[in-house]
Amino acid sequence: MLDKLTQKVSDALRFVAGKSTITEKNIDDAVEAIKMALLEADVNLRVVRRFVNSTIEEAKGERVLRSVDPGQQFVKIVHDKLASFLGSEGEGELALRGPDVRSVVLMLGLQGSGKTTSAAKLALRLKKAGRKPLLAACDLVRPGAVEQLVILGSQVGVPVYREEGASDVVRVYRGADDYARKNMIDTLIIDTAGRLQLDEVMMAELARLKEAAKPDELLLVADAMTGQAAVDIAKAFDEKIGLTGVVLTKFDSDTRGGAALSLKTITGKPLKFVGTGEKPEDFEPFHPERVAGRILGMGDVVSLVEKAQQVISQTEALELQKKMEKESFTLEDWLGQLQSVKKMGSLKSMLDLIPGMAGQVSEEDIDKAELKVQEAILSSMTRKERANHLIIGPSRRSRIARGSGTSVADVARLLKRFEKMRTMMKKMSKMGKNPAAMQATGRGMRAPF
Ligand SMILES: Nc1nc2c(ncn2[C@@H]2O[C@H](COP(=O)(O)OP(=O)(O)O)[C@@H](O)[C@H]2O)c(=O)[nH]1
Ligand SMILES: [Mg+2]
Repeated sequence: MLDKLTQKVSDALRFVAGKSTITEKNIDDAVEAIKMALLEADVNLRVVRRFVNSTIEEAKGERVLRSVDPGQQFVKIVHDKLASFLGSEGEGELALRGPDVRSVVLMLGLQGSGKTTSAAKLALRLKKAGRKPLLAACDLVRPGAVEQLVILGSQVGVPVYREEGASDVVRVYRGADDYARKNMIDTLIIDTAGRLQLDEVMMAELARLKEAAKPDELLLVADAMTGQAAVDIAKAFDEKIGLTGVVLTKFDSDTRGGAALSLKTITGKPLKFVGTGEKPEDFEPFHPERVAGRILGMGDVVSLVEKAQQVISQTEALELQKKMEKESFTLEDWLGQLQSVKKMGSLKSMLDLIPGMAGQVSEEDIDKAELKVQEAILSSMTRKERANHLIIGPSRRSRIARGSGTSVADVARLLKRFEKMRTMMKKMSKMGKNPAAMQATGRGMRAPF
């Protein structure tokens, strides 16, 4: 996936990565090579121009040329720019309502883009998150479309609403809505008919469905392999129907990757999910940072980014220590830490940066699966909750548990642990100033993570 783009961008970065001094000319050369790579990957020209200009502007700023390690700093800028062009973290989440009010998701897109498959994948995902979805078969055009959805529905264990011999999508929607009401369904996912090209009849039908169903999410399903065409399609659907987000399918294929980079910038619509294969599980929430990482390549280039991040993390670690002392460490800080750990690939290296923690934790002390659970729970909280854990009462706890696919007990455990962690951090940061006390009690202490 994204192989060619990755190769070209890594090659371009080799001009500057690892150099201890770089000049404006080096930057120009690297950026020119990245520009060619993006154009070849079928990224929209306007997007390429914007990307190039903002990267050059930032890279030529004092921060890079005068920094200790300008090569790494430059790679980091390219990485962060790629990520910001791909979207911002968190905007890919679905805007579904609480389970007591039914949510409606409308899947739309051209024929063959992957609507039906993605509808089932999404249903499976929501089911795993504790919701109760229903699939509605509103593709009444493509022969066999209803059957296909029924089969996929049974594969993922989600009911499918269909009407034999139906010819009006709004009627089928109303039937599905009625069924949903009677069966405690909290999310209705509507599969619709596409066409080979943009088509007036299709748009009119979707407009009627939208009018009737008032969807919370209107997800365009677009085929990553179509490159820039996906952007034009998204624009057209957005103008005619209005979109809330995009599902980019066939991201597993050897795509040129251009669609991912252009979609957000041109349409302003966030990428919410990517399809990464034909199986129901091959479906991931879209993470700009992760995809930026993939584009940059997994090898040595990424390790350079990580090193640059490490330099930045040292400053963060100092701030963290101040927070520990003042007991103003919040759940938000914790989440931030987990995320930087992920970026750096190692919790130990992060902990080693914190005075008093260095050498206290070995890699085996860290339970990776547990970190994932913690991140899921923390991400399901609102910013306000993370800023002040004291407001998280029973009803918030059960919402967070549902959102993160965990249990109320898991959430409670995390909160308890957090309180312990704060107390311990305060103690440790005091001890950090008194090495003898640290020696006496530090060894054998479990990391708060
Ligand atoms: N490799 C791969 N194939 C996919 C993906 N999503 C859908 N497909 C395949 O694309 C074809 C068309 O999908 P379908 O859901 O029927 O498209 P629809 O016409 O928009 O409903 C099917 O063969 C799917 O298995 C994906 O993310 N990766
Ligand atoms: Mg279909």
